[in-house]
Amino acid sequence: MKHAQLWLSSMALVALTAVASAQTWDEIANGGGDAGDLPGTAQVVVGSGPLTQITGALQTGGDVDLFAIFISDPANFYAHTGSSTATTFDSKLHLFDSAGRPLWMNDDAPSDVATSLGIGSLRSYIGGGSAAGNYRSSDAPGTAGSATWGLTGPGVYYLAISHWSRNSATGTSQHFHSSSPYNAIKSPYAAQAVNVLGGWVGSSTTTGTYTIFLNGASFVPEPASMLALGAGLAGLVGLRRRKK
Ligand SMILES: [Ca+2]
Ligand SMILES: [Ca+2]
Repeated sequence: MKHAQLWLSSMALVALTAVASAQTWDEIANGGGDAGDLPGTAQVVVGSGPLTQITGALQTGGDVDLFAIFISDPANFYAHTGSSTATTFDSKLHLFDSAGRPLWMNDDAPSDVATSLGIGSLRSYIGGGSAAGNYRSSDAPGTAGSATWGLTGPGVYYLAISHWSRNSATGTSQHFHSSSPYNAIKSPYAAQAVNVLGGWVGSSTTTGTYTIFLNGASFVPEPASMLALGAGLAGLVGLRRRKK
């Protein structure tokens, strides 16, 4: 009996140590396969402790990978796709709230954060820390500072990576202005801000591998992941009902 207890507690320690030291999530190794592109099929990056990298691939043309992450430090949060080696294709990042509503999108990182963080040409950045003029509303993309960076608080958010030609939408309406200036960090069209992610528009044949570098983010703790999974399951039930 005592031996069994000792064995169990050392197993628990090994498990805890593994969780504590792992700061990276891989779409295949940890997620078990291709991450879906909608909240109901997103990979929930579940665990504990800081999350510093997500790695994965666009396995097929048009692939979009959506991850539920926990933003623990909104004031210092950022996500970027690194050098042209870290991410092999011209990327785009989208950030959504826990209900799947659009918050921020960037195609190509502004030059100031690209220089300070070593982000490659045409790679993407979402976060504070760029010049105020680089944050723009999709309704006024030509006006410097037409949006103000911010997140509502710590919690679960959805982060999507795609090829630049793929854009989040509800029905056929894109959430964000996807044309020039490509290096602005954009808030959604006001009319789209309450619309939950329902699909992706624009086509691509590009495949490749990526690394998303994160700051101010954590693994999604178990209770929150159960809620996120619950939302996904509710979505599946909804789909089933609609099919009948
Ligand atoms: Ca994928
Ligand atoms: Ca890009």
